[in-house]
Amino acid sequence: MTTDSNKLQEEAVKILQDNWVQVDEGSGFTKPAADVYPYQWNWDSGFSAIGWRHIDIQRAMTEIETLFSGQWKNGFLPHVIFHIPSDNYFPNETFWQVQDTSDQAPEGMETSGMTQPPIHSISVWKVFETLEKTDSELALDWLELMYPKLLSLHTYLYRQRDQGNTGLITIYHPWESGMDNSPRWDTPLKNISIKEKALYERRDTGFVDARFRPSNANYDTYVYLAEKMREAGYDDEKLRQVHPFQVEDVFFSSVLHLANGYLLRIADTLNENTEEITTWQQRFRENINTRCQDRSNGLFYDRDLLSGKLLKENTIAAMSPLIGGDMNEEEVENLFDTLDEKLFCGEGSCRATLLPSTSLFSNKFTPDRYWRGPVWINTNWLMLDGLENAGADEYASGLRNNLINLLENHGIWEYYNPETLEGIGAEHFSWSAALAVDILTS
Ligand code: 9WN
Repeated sequence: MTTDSNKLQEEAVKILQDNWVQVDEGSGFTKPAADVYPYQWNWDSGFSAIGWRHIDIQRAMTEIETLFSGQWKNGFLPHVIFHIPSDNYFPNETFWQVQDTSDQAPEGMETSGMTQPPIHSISVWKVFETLEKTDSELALDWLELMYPKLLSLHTYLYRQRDQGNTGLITIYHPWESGMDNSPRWDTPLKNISIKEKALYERRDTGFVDARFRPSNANYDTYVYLAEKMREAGYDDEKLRQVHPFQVEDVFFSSVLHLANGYLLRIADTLNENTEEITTWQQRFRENINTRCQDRSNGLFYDRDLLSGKLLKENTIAAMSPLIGGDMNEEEVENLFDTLDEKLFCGEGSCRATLLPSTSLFSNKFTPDRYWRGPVWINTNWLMLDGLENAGADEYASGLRNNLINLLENHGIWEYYNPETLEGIGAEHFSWSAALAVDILTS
């Protein structure tokens, strides 16, 4: 490692240690950032575990186990688990009221009532691989402990959220996508008329400059939609009939497809039956192109299930199949060529730079506002993983170097302005730290 890499590694480890919250003797988690995000978030924890495995394998295992202690009886994995009280964030457990609202909520646990991209089979497999090097028996025991929980999560998503049996997953709220205020949601959100505006106080803007966060108008709709989910008892059948936001999410579905590949490896290792997992993979492969791809430019889009229309916004999600991990090198090449044609980052520049959350050529592009332009480490890391799985080594190594350069030269932040590369949002952000450790160590 170079001196810069050593410095980055040290800083990243310190951030993870500082953000660790010990709940009780056997449980704990990494909060995403010190003040603004005090609880355990779903996909954040999956990423944190991927970093922890290189530093303290026990913590990596505890992180995932603690997250799954909030899993619902039907397999649903909430986007936030409230292990400890805090006044720093809205909405918290008093808003969600899951214990009074759903008979599927886990006994005695306070959680939210929506989910996030299901990256956890990836995390579990990677933690297993690291643990196996020092204690293969314990590693197998742990895989056995986690497998039914992961299977139950994937089964829930295909049973309850795959409305058309296409392998494409429906989300009921922009927060479920993990990319809250992305232009991807502008059109469906515009069609929602808020009947009665809730009285609430934002807490996030007390810690992060309001310029970088979603607007107040966006927030009103987020809160309204979350209230609607609560009113429907977080019940998928009911939501399907009445909910005003229902979108087939191409990125979420591709993450699940990537995760299926890892779940398959886990099942194989444990000599479990893999038939169902391969059926899910097949379903996705059969439908991703016909249902999501825009033939005119080769990009992939979400579909608004209420209008039936594709949501043609050029964001990082438009390249989601790259993270699915089963495109061959020629298909990867084609997608990158399409991007080069001034659709995304500008001619030629996609190979040399990192992918911003929204295309620099979109009229929605805003370099410093949350998911409307900034570069995020986790989405680029997922691309990297997908490209490596596809054997697209040239692209993968370019992306890997660019990630390391960004982190070494601009610090560990929640996101980065793609024009200036300045770090913005929350400082000392956990998943950026964890994935820095992973990239430096793997
Ligand atoms: C809402 C915690 C989370 C991430 C999301 C990111 C942001 C929350 C918020 O922070 O969302 O869940 O308050 O904006 O968009 O991806 O998991 O880091």
